Amino acid sequence: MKAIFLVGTAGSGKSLLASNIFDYYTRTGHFVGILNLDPGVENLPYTCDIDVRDYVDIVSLMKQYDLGPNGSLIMASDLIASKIEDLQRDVDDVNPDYLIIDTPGQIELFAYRASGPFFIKNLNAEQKTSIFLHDGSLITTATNFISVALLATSVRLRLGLPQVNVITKADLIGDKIKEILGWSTNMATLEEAIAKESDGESYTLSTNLLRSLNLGGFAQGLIPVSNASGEGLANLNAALSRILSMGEEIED
Ligand SMILES: Nc1nc2c(ncn2[C@@H]2O[C@H](COP(=O)(O)OP(=O)(O)OP(=O)(O)O)[C@@H](O)[C@H]2O)c(=O)[nH]1
Ligand SMILES: [Mg+2]
Repeated sequence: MKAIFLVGTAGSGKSLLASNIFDYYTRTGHFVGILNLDPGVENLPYTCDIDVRDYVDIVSLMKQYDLGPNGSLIMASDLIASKIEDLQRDVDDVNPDYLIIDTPGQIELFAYRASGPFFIKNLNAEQKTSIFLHDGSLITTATNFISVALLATSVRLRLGLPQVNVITKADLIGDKIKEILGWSTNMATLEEAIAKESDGESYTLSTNLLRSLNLGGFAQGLIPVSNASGEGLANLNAALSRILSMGEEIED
């Protein structure tokens, strides 16, 4: 089984992309399962095979411990780690070729508290990778692009997984996508764009961050995707195959 974790800022399109990848792989003859790891979600655009909400109930936590919405979400995400055996058993029962894992909307709860990395480390799968969703509607300025790239890099550091970077909502930002792809492949173009938008401390901070990010190979192979039209899914599949089949070659 190969596990694909979807991570990204709140509302970036993780759940919808999970559903699209499910359809794409199913159409191409693979057996796919989806694990919902978001204890707080109410509606999902797919039918999940494995659901953390079967084991962690936000409403009961709120009542039992007299917590507000944020407190109960923090507690719920910490509890995910303690439910790994139940979730692993459910995964083993389904036993898909590909397991898509839809992570909580609050990325900081999943990536920066202990339970997310613990879950990733302990889930039993022959290959694991992550997809980081750069919300297309958030990265239309150079400064925001760098801020989200910094978050993606920081999450990569925390999760310790190979990372495929996608831009979602490509259908909403028109020609801006070309400019963003230009920024991601040419440092000088991005520095020029930063210089136009900012000066003083903001310019110095952005360009210094950019140089460090560049050393880590940030935003390489950024793939534009539209969850609305399906654009980019074939490219995403190719990038995933490159990462996920590499292990097979090593194992054979
Ligand atoms: N036009 C367009 N809308 C999108 C795209 N991806 C997601 N959306 C919309 O963005 C909103 C959030 O999408 P979700 O798939 O729920 O995003 P999410 O990252 O799972 O959200 P949380 O789990 O709440 O953090 C929904 O209204 C989607 O219809 C896209 O590629 N194009
Ligand atoms: Mg979601």
